[in-house]
Amino acid sequence: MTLAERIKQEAQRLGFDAVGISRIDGSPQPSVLDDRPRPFHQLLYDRLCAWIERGYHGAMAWMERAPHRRADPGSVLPGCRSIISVGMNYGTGHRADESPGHGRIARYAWGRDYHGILQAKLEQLEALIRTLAPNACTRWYVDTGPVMEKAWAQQAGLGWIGKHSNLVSARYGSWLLLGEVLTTLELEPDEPGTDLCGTCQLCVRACPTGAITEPYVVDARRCISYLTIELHKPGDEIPVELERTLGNRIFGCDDCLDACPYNLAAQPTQESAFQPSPLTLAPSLSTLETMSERTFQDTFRLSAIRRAKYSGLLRNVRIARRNAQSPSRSPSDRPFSANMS
Ligand code: B12
Ligand code: SF4
Ligand code: SF4
Repeated sequence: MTLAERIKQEAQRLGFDAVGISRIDGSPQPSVLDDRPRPFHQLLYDRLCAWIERGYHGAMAWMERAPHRRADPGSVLPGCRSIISVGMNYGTGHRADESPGHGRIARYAWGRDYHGILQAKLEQLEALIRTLAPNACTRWYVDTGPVMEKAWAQQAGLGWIGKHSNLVSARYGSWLLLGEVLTTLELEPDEPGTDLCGTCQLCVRACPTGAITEPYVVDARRCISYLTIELHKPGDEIPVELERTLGNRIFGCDDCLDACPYNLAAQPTQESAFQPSPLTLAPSLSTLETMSERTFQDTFRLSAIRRAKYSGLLRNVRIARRNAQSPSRSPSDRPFSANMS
């Protein structure tokens, strides 16, 4: 068994549903932006800069910082030669209870915070690599560092980048959360994933705010996930003209992911920590609206929902209540039409 095979076997034993390896090399690759082939990390840099120049990152100032570092794993881990990308299936097969009076929480936040779940497994994987190759340097991330995780997961064969810009897996559909270990080891790479979107545009059409401005590109400033989670600093307001598009969504949004036909064959997760609680499956707006900050901290201690902060979640709940009271604020009233170019 090669070192790469041994590492992938261990990743599966630890409970990762998908694992693959990509190599950092400087060979030129065709570009989707123009006809100048260049190394993959250079392509990522150009895409990232184009995205930032359009202002699509909104108030996420950390996305602007050192784009060359975010695009090039070699500047995050000097001497980085390979990336071991991992994915965990969080699809549970449950449906949210959207009867009147309930808000909606994005699926990735139904169970325990995925950062902790993946972190524990990534640390174990890193420990195994250290045993097998004591001289290797490694560094893991799960949404926690300057690494473009979707692109590397696609290069490692975990799936392809769908037109909603997330990684889609033929086996798990839209429901993979990603992490990775960067390493100085030269590991045998897997084949990159092939784009199977074809002429489908379902996710682009499903977006209630037109945030998918063109296939594969999301303007975060219009994305309900950004509005309900990332806009949480004092003074951050959800633009009034976008409020009604939130409908009953109080944390994140799954509309573009839900629309994907590759979910039809997706298998439910084996990980009990991703299972929803009654609160996350059917969050009562009136209960949440009267929740104290102390109760918020206690209730969401182990949940990704903490990221919205108390004031952000309550603001979202108030908007959802107003939307429920006024039919003209229903999400089907789409003020934006997606650009289908
Ligand atoms: C910033 C961020 C956000 C922002 C911006 C989203 C975005 N699309 O960039 C906001 C807050 C909106 C967000 C929302 C969500 N996020 Co988020 N987010 C991130 C984060 C931290 C960075 C992503 C990034 O680098 N964006 C910058 C842009 C430049 O990159 P990009 O999307 O890859 O876009 C480029 C490509 O599409 C490429 N491109 C253009 N044309 C073409 C053509 C082809 C053929 C190809 C291949 C590429 C390509 O160029 C684009 C730039 O123009 C990552 C974690 C990480 N460190 O990677 C998680 C991450 C992407 N998020 C994740 C999740 C789960 C979500 C949500 C589903 C959560 C929810 N349910 O509410 C939504 C999905 C919204 C959506 N449709 O994207 C997961 C995605 C898992 C997966 N299977 O892909 C990640 C990887 C976190 C994780 N560790 O699992 N997120
Ligand atoms: S998460 Fe929602 S708002 Fe954001 S791009 Fe997808 S459908 Fe649009
Ligand atoms: S909904 Fe269609 S276009 Fe969007 S990711 Fe899925 S297959 Fe691709």
